Amino acid sequence: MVKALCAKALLATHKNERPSFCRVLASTREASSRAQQQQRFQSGFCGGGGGGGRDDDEKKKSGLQIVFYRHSLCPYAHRVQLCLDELDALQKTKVVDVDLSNTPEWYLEKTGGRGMVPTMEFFDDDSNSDKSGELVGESLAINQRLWEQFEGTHDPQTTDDVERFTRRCDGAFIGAGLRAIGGGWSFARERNEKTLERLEEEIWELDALIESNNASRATTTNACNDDDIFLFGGRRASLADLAIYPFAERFELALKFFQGYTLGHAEYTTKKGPSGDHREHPIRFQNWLETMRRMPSVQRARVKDEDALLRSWDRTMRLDYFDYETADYEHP
Ligand SMILES: N[C@@H](CCC(=O)N[C@@H](CS)C(=O)NCC(=O)O)C(=O)O
Repeated sequence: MVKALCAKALLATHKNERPSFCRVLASTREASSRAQQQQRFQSGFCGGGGGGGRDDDEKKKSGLQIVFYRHSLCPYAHRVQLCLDELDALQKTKVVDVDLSNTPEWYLEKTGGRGMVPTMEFFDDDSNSDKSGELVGESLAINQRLWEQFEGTHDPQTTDDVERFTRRCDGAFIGAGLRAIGGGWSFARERNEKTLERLEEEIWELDALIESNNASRATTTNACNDDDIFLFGGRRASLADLAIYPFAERFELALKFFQGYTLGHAEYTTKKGPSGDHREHPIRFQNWLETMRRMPSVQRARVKDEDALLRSWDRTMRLDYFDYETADYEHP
């Protein structure tokens, strides 16, 4: 079953600098009722609706504490998948793949009509409770909650700065990347120099951020295993790294495939370093990409059949085409 999700609604969303895959709603009535419910849902935690009864029963039997609703091609769900894996929480999580090409009724009910992934359902320790769990939508909110739950603390690197940065990135790096691959979540085969230049500017910003947060590290050559480089320094990926990488991975693949452009190789811009030195390429950003690619959680979350994904992209020319030729329910 295949279906492209989005178009008009996507473009509208994109203009508001909040990239998101949004289904074109079937009718205005449905749209307004979904919008009201969505507002309620997005305002934070809310009790789960009905639906998903079978999942709840399974959860009770197995004593699961978390249920992760996702689609294997969704970059926002990818963020959550990485976070769960990094926190060693995947094995304690029930993963439910939601068919976004034909959103099931029970899922719409459960999410108060919102119907989007990712959603995380958190249950109390009392696994005999008949109630549904607390539902959290929005990938960034889910990841923060997961970090608190599994680390028992805020991400030490999730200072206000990291949080602000990550949210800004949705509009900046991610927005620039979406425009460079084609705009409005579609792909273009022709390069648009202006949008690539803009993306490079964002990458130089990331490069500078990495440099300032890794001041004591050697970052002039390719990072090797014991020299991992993260956006906010430290020895492990922060929530910011996990939020941005799923998009970087998609941009890299799409730009190479459709436009023969290598993400992280500045073709249209150069920068001067703090001491006035000429910088040809954002080497720190390249090292960050390398670091992320090496992470076992990133490798485990990679699409299983990249060629099939590229064939699907080539045919549909859309990044938000949730097709089940490449998304596999059993082993997504
Ligand atoms: N801002 C949301 C965006 C989530 C999102 O756009 N999810 C898409 C899939 S990648 C979706 O569920 N689309 C289905 C729909 O709109 O009905 C987040 O960060 O979690």
